[in-house]
Amino acid sequence: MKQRILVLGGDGYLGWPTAMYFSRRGHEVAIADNLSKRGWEAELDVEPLIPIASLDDRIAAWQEVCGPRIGSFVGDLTDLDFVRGTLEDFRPDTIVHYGEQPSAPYSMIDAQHAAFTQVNNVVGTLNLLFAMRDVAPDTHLVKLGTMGEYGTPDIDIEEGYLTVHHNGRSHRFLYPKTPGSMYHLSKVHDSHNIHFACRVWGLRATDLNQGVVYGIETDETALDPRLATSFHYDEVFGTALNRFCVQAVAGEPISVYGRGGQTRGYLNIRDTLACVGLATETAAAPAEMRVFNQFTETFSVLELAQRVRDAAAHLGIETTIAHAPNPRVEAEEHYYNPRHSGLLELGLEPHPLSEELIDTMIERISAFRDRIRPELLVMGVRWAPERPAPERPAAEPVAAAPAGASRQDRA
Ligand code: USQ
Repeated sequence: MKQRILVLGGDGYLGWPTAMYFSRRGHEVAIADNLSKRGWEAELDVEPLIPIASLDDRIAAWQEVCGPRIGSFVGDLTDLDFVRGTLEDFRPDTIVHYGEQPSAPYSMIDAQHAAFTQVNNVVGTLNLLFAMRDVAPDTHLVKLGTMGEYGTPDIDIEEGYLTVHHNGRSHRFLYPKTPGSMYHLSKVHDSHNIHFACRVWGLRATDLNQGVVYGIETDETALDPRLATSFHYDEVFGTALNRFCVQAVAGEPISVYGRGGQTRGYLNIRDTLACVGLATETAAAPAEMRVFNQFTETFSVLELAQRVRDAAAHLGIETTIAHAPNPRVEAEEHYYNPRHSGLLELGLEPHPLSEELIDTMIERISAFRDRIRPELLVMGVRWAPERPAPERPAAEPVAAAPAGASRQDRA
C-alpha cells in the first residue's frame, strides 16, 4: 500500500538513501531537515569523502533521474511550531526519524557538545511526540535508536524488553540500559519518552535499535553521482568498517582501539533500508512500542580490521593493524549475545559482509584517494581525562573483602 512518508534527517548518511528508497517504490516522500550535519562538519573542519550535492540539487537530480519529486521542509525539530506545521502540511502515514546528532565522539568533546547532543535529540523527539499526539495520533513513528543503548551487559540482550521475576511476581520492563556515551544516552532517553507516549497517549511506534552501519552505495545512490550519500572517515563521524577501508586506501594503519575485543552488531546500508522498509510496511498497533534489534552480524573490531586487511591484500594493497590507545572507556573483552530475530521474521534477507563488498568499497574509496586528509583519522576526542594512577603506600595492609563482594569490589 502506498504511503505518505516523512523522513526526518533526510539529508544525512541514512536519511537521504531512505528518502530515495521509498520514493522509487511509489510512496509519496518528504524530507524534514535543518541541514545541521553540514554545520557540524564546518565546525570541526571535516567533510565527507565523496562530495555531496546540496539538498535542493539532490532533490532536483532525483526528479531528473527517477521522476517523482521528494518534498522538503527545512527547519529544526527543537522548534515545536515547525514540527507541528510540517505534520499538518504533509499529513504523513509514517514518520521515519533519523533527525538527531548521530556521533558518540561528538557528544564526548566537552560539556557543551554533550548538552547540545542531549537537548537536540531529546527535545526534538519530545516535540515530535507532542505534535503527533495533537495533530497526527494515528501516524506510525519509526524511530532510529541504537544497539549502543544496551551497552555490553554480562547477560543475553533481548529485543527491547526484559521480563523480571521478583519476589514471586513478574513484570515486563524496557530492557535495562548501560550505554557508553552521552550520544547513546540521548537515545535511551528517547526510548523511554516514546514508550511513555505509546502507553499514555496511545501512539504507535517502532524503535529500531540499529548497530553500526557500513557501506557507501545503495541501488539508488548508484544511479547518478549527484545522488551520493555522506560517507565519513574522520574520527568523529566515521564509523569502524568505513574508517578501516579508508585507512587501507590511504596507507595508514588500521586503528583498532585497545585490545580490539569490542564486539558490536553491524549491517550493510542496504539492509538498513530494507529494515526501515519492513518496519514501515508493518505498523505497530495503537499504544504499542515495538522494538527490533537492527543488525545482521556481530564482529569484534579486531575481526573487522583483519577482514579489511585481508581483502585489501587481495587487491594488492598491503596494510597493517595498529592497536591504538583507546580514546573511549569501554570493555575491550566482553560477553555479547543480542537477539535479533524480529526483522528476520518480517522477511529481512541480510547482505552479510563479504570480501567482494569490502573490495567494492575500497575501489570506490580509491577514486577519491586525493581527498583523504589523514589528520582527520585521529582528532583527539577522549571519553575521560587522563589521570595518574592513585598512589598507594606499598606497606599498607589490604583489608579482606566482605563476603559477597564482586570481583570489581575486591580489586
Ligand atoms: N573503533 C575502533 N577503531 C576506530 C573506530 C572505532 O576500534 O577507528 C571501535 C570503538 O571503540 C567501538 C566500535 O569500534 O568499540 C564501534 O565504534 P564506531 O565509531 O564504529 O560506532 P559508535 O561510536 O558506536 O556509533 C556508531 C554510529 C551511531 C550508532 C552506533 C550503533 O555513529 O550513530 O548509533 O554506531 S552501535 O555501535 O551499535 O551503538
